[in-house]
Amino acid sequence: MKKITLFAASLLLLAGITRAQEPAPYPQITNIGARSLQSLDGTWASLVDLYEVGAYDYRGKPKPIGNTFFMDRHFFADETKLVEYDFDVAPEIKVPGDWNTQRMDLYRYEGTVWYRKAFEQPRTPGKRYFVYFGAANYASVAALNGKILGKHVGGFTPFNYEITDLLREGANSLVVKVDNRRHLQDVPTVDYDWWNYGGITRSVYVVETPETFIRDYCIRLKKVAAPANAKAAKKAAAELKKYGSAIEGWIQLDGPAAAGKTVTVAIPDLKVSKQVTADENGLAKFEFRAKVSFWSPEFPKLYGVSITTDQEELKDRVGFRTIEARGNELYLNGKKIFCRGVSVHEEKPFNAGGRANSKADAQALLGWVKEMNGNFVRLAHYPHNENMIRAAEEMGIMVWSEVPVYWFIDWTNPETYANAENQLTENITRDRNRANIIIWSVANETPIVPHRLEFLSGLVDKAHELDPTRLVSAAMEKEYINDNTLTCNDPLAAKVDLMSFNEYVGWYDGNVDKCDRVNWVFDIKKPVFISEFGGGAPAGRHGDKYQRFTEENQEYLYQKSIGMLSRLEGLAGTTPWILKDFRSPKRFLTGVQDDYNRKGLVSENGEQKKAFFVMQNWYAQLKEQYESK
Ligand code: GCB
Repeated sequence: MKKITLFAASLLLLAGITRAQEPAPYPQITNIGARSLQSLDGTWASLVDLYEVGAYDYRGKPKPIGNTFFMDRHFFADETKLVEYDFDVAPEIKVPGDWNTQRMDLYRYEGTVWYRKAFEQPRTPGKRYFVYFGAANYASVAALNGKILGKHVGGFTPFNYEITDLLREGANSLVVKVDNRRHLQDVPTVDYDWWNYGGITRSVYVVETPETFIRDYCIRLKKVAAPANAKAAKKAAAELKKYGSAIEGWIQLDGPAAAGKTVTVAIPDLKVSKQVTADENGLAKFEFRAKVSFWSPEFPKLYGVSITTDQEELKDRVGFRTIEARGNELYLNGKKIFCRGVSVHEEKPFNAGGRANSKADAQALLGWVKEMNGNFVRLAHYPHNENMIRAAEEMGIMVWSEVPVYWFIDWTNPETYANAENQLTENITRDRNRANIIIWSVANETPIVPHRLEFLSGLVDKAHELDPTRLVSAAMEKEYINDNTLTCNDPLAAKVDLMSFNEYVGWYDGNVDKCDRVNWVFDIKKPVFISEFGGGAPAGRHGDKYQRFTEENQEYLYQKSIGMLSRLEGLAGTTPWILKDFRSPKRFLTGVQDDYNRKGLVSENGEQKKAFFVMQNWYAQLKEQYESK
């Protein structure tokens, strides 16, 4: 994979002209909620630009910046000038939010929408300022006061630009061109089973920091190798008892005074306060021992952490836990677990969806997971908003976090690889301090074709390199050995930490009774994780248990699936597809689907279907079985 990455880097250098116009974002500022912020959420002005008039001329060439919408000119300020747009009188649009469910004329729109926010930001000497976007789908170019800040690609991860030298006294104009068109070489590519919600879908902030500030940090339980023999094990146990667990981490300072600066990491509850000095790159590493209570679904303990320099104090709440795969079993904090999960899309819980973003949305979605006796969510098929991860962490719900390498991808395109790796990196960077994330997933249902293994192996290696403390996996696919025997025979299985795959016996594969006939065998001994199974039914549509798209059929399918899965050796978790009905343009059946994938256990308006209670019962049994041990 190295080769491809190097090649990608040289391509980017060669493409210097476009890069110079549209720089990459500034390195990500993490733990955004704890910063000094001005929210730019609320009403923005919007221009729907189907033909790219705001950026290209009538020969298809990029306009000089002075002629683009980035300049935020005003026709009504001087009507002697020809200016054919004016954000001041343009329709309003809400941020955060997708445009599709805000304006029915944009329901199926794929193209460019220009966003403009006018704001004031008092400047304090000696401070730096950044504009931070939680996410914009899919590609966005931002400009402040007519100067391009940069371009970001990928619809589900945060990015930020420094604006210190561009801020004005009085009104500032922030213009963002957001384009959600799909392309073959993108991540995801042109075909996927969810709605292509466009827009600035997550919160936007102006962040104020000291001149030299804490940009990023990592704090976690140190991964310790298993003791080599009984004597070493005894010694390790004695040390653990006496001094507690080893905790390690680092702090990345950013700014002119970063090198040599003193940083203090304190966890008052543990009576820990550790001073460290940053190296010449502003990186301060630390390690200490402390007697911690581990984070787990039953006891989601989080410790208040403060990181301080002479210029700032940054606070977080952090949990500590271990996660390991041993043979075909999964262990959290040394205890065997079963992931009682469900897959979830990032859609609002009630009132027919649209992109979710708020803490209340997260709590409602995760509330159903708890009600189902769940302890796990697979956040499909892309990084969800930070509220979702943090709410899950507080509620004791473990997380599978994924990047949208979905179905087919342009496997040989180095820019596609660089894009996928960048989305993975941005995701891990944002969430590496969240104890509840136990699995990074690099792909979903990708076909076994040439070059795909090289591409995905590169991502698996990258995830392990960025984070050696978590498991890395992908949702793979099943395969038949004979009529009644199934396996997962994906070469990627040797590379990832779990034998995880999507199953669908009884829905896409035969009718429900087939679940009684089939058995599963695996060559490789890894924890088996059923990342999807299930079938569809609109809430309130009733009929015979063999009649498709009825609640009875869905219920029966869940009952039979559970019977089948319970016979499966090494089963360590399931995330049925899916918690809630979600919008997809691939679902055409009028009167039944109506633009919704109906495999939800809950409808798009929050009604629980019969199958919900089948899962609830099974998970109650598994909970009893595992938690009473
Ligand atoms: C799958 C995909 C998921 C789809 C689901 C379905 O295998 O991973 O994104 O929505 O099937 O409902 O067909």
